[in-house]
Amino acid sequence: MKTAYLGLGSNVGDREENLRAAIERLRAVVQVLRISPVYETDPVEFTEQRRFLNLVVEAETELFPMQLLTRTARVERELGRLRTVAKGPRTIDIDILLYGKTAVRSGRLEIPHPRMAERRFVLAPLADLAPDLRHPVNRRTVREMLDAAPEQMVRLDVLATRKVAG
Ligand code: PH2
Ligand code: MG
Ligand code: MG
Repeated sequence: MKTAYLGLGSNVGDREENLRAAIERLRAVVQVLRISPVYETDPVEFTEQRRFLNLVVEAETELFPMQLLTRTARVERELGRLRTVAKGPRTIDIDILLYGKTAVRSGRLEIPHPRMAERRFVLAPLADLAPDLRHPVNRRTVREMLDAAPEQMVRLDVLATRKVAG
């Protein structure tokens, strides 16, 4: 059994509903332990798009990383995600951030997520769940990475948190 952290994001349609529906489906894939608060975040990398709602799910699973990826990709498809613009608008994005202390590198999958250390939209909700968790490759804690991450607007969204988790 491994503890995995999944990063979820939505910036198309009813964002709270997309997150809620994704978590509901993830419960059939993994054992969901905890859900972070929801953050509203400025888009990074491809910035000409709507703000995101982001959160992190802590889960336990017996699935191997590639199996987990196949199942999370299926949830993305079921919720109507279309891949048009790279890093562009998405109904739902589910990224595997961490999988135990394991590092994975293949064509389709890299764990820890290769850009998580620079992304406040990942690190802020992750720090709410596991501030002292150590990145297995760079050896820094989540809080250390958050403190050093580049500027990005991330704002706790109490209303969205209530809609998604409540
Ligand atoms: N996801 C991206 C690219 N940019 N920006 C924010 N704020 N939140 C995201 O989830 C996000 C992003 C690629 O997956
Ligand atoms: Mg992503
Ligand atoms: Mg993704």
